[in-house]
Amino acid sequence: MGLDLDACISQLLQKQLLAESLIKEICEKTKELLMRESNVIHISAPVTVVGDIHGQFYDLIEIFRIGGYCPYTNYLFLGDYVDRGLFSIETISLLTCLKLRYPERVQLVRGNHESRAVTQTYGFYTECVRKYGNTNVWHYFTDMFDYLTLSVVIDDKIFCVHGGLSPSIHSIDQIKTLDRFREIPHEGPMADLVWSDPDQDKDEFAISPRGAGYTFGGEVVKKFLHINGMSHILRAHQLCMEGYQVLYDDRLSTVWSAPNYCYRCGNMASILEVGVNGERFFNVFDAAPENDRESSRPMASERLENVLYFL
Ligand SMILES: [Mn+2]
Repeated sequence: MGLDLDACISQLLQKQLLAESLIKEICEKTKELLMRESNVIHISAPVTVVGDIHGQFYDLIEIFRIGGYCPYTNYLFLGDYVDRGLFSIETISLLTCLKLRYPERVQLVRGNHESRAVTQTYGFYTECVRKYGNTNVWHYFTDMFDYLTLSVVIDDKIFCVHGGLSPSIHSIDQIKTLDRFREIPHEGPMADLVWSDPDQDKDEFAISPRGAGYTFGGEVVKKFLHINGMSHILRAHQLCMEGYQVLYDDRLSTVWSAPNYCYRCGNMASILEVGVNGERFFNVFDAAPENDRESSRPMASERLENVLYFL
């Protein structure tokens, strides 16, 4: 029997978990698919770009309601699918099925949470044990995470990554030569791409308060865009109360797609629609009403400080 991805997708859209054996098969097939993809995937607009989701499954469904369903809308997801929210498994299961079903229309970039180390601390590992009774599903997904791409370029003009730039990467071609098929290292260019943040108060690279990656300023962005002949950097990774943020004279933007983050931050979220002429439109939305019906456990306040650092 072949794998019936449409059946899997419709089961997941009803928020029903897939069997462990199915997850295993889906992750194996997805690894084979991702293995053939470059560290830098070139795509064309129109595409709708989605930032951090963090297991907020009801809000992911809201994104499809607002932005359109696959494959009628092309999607680029910028990482941090798991941890923090209550439904990391449902979220990553659905996104993986969609990638496998529509490989040219769905792109999944790796975030700093798509890692064994981080998911053992921030919820995904625990959720797998709680919902499946063992760690198998966590192993299948985290093994698959090692194959996710690191970046996407839209129409040779917009560079997309989860976190940001790296002091050891000057040109896009350097990204293409990285060996990405591994756990995210603690330091080096691959870590920087998933961990770094812009800092409006600086011009150059500086030590990041996150303890991984760097902060980078407007001069770094200008230089990177110039060297690579591009006009914009698009990234996720940082909570934006309005759902998005545009910096450095419109050279960089952050898209954040988890409304009312951790069911308590009170923030808006957005998805970014990139049109065929490069025009960008942030479609802003609030938390889906279904979140309230679920017994969403608020986080203990002593953990919130960590939350704000490890977005
Ligand atoms: Mn992140």
